[in-house]
Amino acid sequence: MGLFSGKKGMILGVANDYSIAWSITEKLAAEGAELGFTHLPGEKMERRVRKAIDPIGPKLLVPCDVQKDEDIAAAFAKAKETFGTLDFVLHSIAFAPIEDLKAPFVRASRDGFKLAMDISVYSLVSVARHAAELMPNGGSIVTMTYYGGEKVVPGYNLMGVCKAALDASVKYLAYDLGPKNIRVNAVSAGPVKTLAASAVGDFDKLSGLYEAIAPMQRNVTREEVGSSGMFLLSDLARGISGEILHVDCGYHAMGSPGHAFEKALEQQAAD
Ligand code: 0WD
Repeated sequence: MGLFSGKKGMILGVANDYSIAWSITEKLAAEGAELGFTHLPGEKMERRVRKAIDPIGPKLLVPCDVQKDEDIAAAFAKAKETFGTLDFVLHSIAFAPIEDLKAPFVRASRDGFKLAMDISVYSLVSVARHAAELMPNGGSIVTMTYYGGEKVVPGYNLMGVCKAALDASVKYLAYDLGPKNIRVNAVSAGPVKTLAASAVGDFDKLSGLYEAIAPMQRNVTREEVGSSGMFLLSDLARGISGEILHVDCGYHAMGSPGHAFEKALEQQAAD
């Protein structure tokens, strides 16, 4: 018996087998979950996602552009047909136009801001609303966030502001859906090399920052992020809601460069 035996869930945001959604999927599948997936509309996207998820025998794969409420409604209607009810939903989606993502936040365009907020934040609200209708016995909804929404992480720019709004959305959704025994949480992951991460900037530099500053003196692994996502979706986390769970080797706890600063001082003394 796995932790997820008899449990059914939808996963939004597998782009390929580097995606964080895939790392969480692997853990859910190993614990016996029955899973449905969405893909961005288009044959190429469908093929890409199908290739990633094929090994775990998905029960459902449906197109869904989260900018369209009708796509979200259709995806959850299919989920209802396939599963009847749902126990959990993973939302692992973000997007900002590359020119707005790369620019200093002060130069973010109005259209880029609206689009990034729509796909990266409002989508969670709409997904949660539709998912809740299929969760008569309660459930768990998890999204993916990043520390750049709490403090300034240079280079994260517009996406940092989106993540701040996403974090607040998690808390308000947790409040609204709590009476139905539906929990809403976020995993705040350290940097993981994925398609989306390559758009944000120099991955090795960001990962190096974690090795230098995080209490554990390393960056997180995709496997660790997968386990934590699975945990929040599971009954093990049944008392947790409105939480932003940092899975970042302790980086978020630091108020100074810590070990990196001590090393710099030692180096200075040795010179
Ligand atoms: O270091 C990282 N990779 C971190 C990622 C650290 C902390 C948080 N995150 C977050 C991201 O901000 C995002 O919310 O994790 C989530 C998943 O990101 P990922 O796994 O890093 O990236 P990726 O594999 O690219 O998945 C994001 C997916 C899209 O992929 P592509 O590459 O095709 O844009 O979001 C989906 C799409 O599958 N997506 C959409 N889905 C439906 N409708 C849409 C849309 N309009 N736009 C993007």
